[in-house]
This record gives sequence, structure tokens and C-alpha cells, in this order.
Amino acid sequence: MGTDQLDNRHWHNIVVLTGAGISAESGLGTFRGAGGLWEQQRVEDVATPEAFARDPDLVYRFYNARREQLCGGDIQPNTAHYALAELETLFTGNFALVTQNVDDLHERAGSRHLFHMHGELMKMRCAASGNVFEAPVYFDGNDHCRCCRRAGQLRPHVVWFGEMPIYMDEIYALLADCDLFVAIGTSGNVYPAAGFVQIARQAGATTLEINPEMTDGSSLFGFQWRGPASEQVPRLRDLLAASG
Ligand code: BJW
Repeated sequence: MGTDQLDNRHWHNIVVLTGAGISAESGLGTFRGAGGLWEQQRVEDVATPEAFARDPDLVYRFYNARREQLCGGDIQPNTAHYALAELETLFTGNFALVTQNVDDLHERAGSRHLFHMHGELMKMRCAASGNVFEAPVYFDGNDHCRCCRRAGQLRPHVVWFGEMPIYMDEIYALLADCDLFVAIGTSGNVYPAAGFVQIARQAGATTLEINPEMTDGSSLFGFQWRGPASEQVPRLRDLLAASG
């Protein structure tokens, strides 16, 4: 099968999965690779429940800095975020966007049918009740929770290693029904998202990877478009909008 020319056919149910690469051109670092977040900070120190129990202040600082950057004004949605939001509006079939990203750039660009499977940076959760609240840019263990009124209960509403991602029932149902699955800007290193392409293939879907680099999972995709999301996602929007 050719890896570049996606058929110009009529799709009914599209699922798009995005990763950190789609926000790279907005100025947010990816996780892996040269200059990635995990090069500056060991993942075991900030993105596991054990790390939070061991050194909550370090974890609060890490996420406060990420929120500060996201809200600082320099970080805005890029062409790829806007192209996906436009695609959602233009496409006449069912369109769902699943993101591993905790930033809010898809929402800011106008995406609506969106599942944040790894949580949201701008939300916090009460560890006691599970209630989720909008987060201020800065919070830590001294802040009192709005529901239980106690300090030390609030944590970032993000999914750490070893925790169950969010919306999995909805996402698996979408994958089981999709006829086109597109993964954009993700290394395919982290499960369960890395396994979505196989579920989509089992459902008979056409699969497309958009990434400037080959990934460990590239060979699982029927089609591969190499290049930055800002170039390739508008191309996808134009193709799918024309197909109905
Ligand atoms: C561009 C670009 C441009 C650059 N344009 N592209 C052994 C085997 C299998 C699984 C496991 C295992 N041991 C443990 C596990 C499970 C574990 C896991 O997967 N570990 C792996 C390391 C092996 N997973 C979990 O623990 C998950 N939970 C779980 O499995 O629960 C059990 C379960 C069972 C059954 C069903 C369901 C669940 C939880 C994972 C939580 C991940 N959390 C993080 C942090 C979130 C909070 C935060 O942001 O701080 O999520 S880790 C981090 O990685 C973040 C990301 O969402 C995630 C994925 O990263 P992503 O997006 O792919 O980024 P990168 O940096 O890796 O790649 C960027 C890509 O962009 C690159 O390819 C570039 O080329 C590309 N790019 N410029 C387009 N301009």
C-alpha cells in the first residue's frame, strides 16, 4: 500500500488522536527526544502517584510552571489546532478528537467533541472526593479544597503513569466504529493510546500517521504523512472537507 495517497472516499466516522507534537509549533515542549520535558525532569520524579506522595512540592512546582507557561500569553493555538476545529465543523459525518495533551489549545482553537484522556492542566481534583475544579495558575498543598475544605487534598487533574486514563469507555466505542483513524504528533510510546491504531485496524479503519519522524508504531499505519502538523493537518482538512 502506498503511504502517502489517502483515498478520496466518503468517510463516516473519524477519530483523531493528538499528542504533544501538535502543540510543539505553539511553543510547548514535547516529552521525549532532544530538548523534551523528560530530558529536563525525570518522569519518575513528577508524573507518577508515587512521586506526588514522596515530594508533592516538586510536583506542584512542575505543574505550576507548566500552567504559567500555558497562560503566559506567548502560547497560542497553531494552524494545526485550527485546522482540526475547522474540520470538525466542515465534516458531515461523525468526528471525534482524542488528545493525550493536557494543554487547552484544542479548545481555544474551537474544537468541541474532544476527550482529554490524560486530563487537563487547567483543572485540579480533590483527592478525597474526586471532584474536579478549574485550577488557578498556581496552587499547592497549602490551598484548601472547595469541597472538603481541607488543605493538602488538591492535585493536578492529569493522568500519571500507573493511573487509568479518562473516557476510555467512550474512546474504545468510538474506535470500534471508526472508518478513519488519524494519529498526529505522538511518539506512540505510551499505552493505551499507542494501541489505538491496532483497535482501529481491527475495526477495519483506514489508518494515517502524521509526524515529521518515523515512530516505533509507524509500520502499523496504512498511510504516513511526514511533516510538521502545521503543514499536514490543513492538507487533511482540505481532503476530508471535500470528501463530505
Ligand atoms: C511533531 C512535531 C510537529 C514533534 N508536528 N509532530 C509496558 C508495556 C505496555 C504498557 C506499559 C508497560 N509498562 C507500563 C505500561 C503502562 C504505561 C505506559 O505506557 N508506559 C510506557 C512508558 C511503556 N501507561 C500508563 O501507565 C497509563 N495508564 C495505564 O496504562 O492504565 C492501565 C490501563 C489498562 C487498560 C486500559 C487502559 C488503561 C497512563 C499513562 C499516563 C501518561 N501521562 C503523561 C503525563 C500527563 C501529564 C503531563 O502532561 O504532565 O502523558 S506521560 C506523557 O506521554 C504525556 C503524554 O500525553 C504522553 C504521550 O506523549 P506524546 O504526546 O506521544 O509525546 P512525545 O514527546 O512522546 O512525542 C511527540 C511526537 O511529536 C514525536 O513523535 C515527534 O516526532 C512529534 N512531533 N514536532 C507533528 N511539528
